[in-house]
Amino acid sequence: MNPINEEKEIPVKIVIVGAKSIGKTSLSNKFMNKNFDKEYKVNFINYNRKKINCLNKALILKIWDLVGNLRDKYVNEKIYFDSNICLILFDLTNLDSLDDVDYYYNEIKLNNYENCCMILVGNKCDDIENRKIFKKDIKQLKEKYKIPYFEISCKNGRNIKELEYFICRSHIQNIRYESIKRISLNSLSLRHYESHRIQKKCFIF
Ligand SMILES: Nc1nc2c(ncn2[C@@H]2O[C@H](COP(=O)(O)OP(=O)(O)OP(=O)(O)O)[C@@H](O)[C@H]2O)c(=O)[nH]1
Ligand SMILES: [Mg+2]
Repeated sequence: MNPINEEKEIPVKIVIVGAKSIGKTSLSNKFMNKNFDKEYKVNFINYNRKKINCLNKALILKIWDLVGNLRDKYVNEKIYFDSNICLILFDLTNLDSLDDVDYYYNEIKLNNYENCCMILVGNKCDDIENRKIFKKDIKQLKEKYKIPYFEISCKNGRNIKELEYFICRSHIQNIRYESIKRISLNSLSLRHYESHRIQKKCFIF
């Protein structure tokens, strides 16, 4: 029998925000297990849906991402206001992408802070040669925003499953930032992703 029961599905609205060309659509596609596309294609708005079973609960992930640099308050507010999870993405090879982290953090806080869990995500960690944002910068970001941090690569898949699991688990347990920061890393068992191991250095609380 299919463990995912339509009637009991828990919806999780996930919004991926951040600067232009940093990998928002690539991340959404990665969650959908689509192949990584190295070509850059502009699309204004992207939406994916995915059913997933986690901690014996059936979830339906509704994943939105908007083109970067969209500073349209009307559109942004419509997208954020009922979101459960906001992934604030930046590009580890692009220092300027940090400016947008600040913008989106404040926007989301203003529009939906009480209701959504924000997660900071550094993408393109595969590109070591061009990396511009290092451990000390990440430490400052952690001190500034006080939200969980993941380092990922949409190209080689690093930490994508771990991020997905964290999202599902956070939602199921209805964890807000105040409690997220108290999660012990050891308690994050990847029951549903046994083939993947959590790489502890990628979590900064
Ligand atoms: N090396 C590397 N390149 C990546 C990674 N993720 C995305 N890219 C590349 O970065 C470019 C932009 O990716 P997109 O996913 O379209 O970025 P986006 O943030 O959705 O861009 P906009 O919607 O225009 O704001 C593409 O050429 C991708 O192939 C990654 O993890 N590593
Ligand atoms: Mg895009």
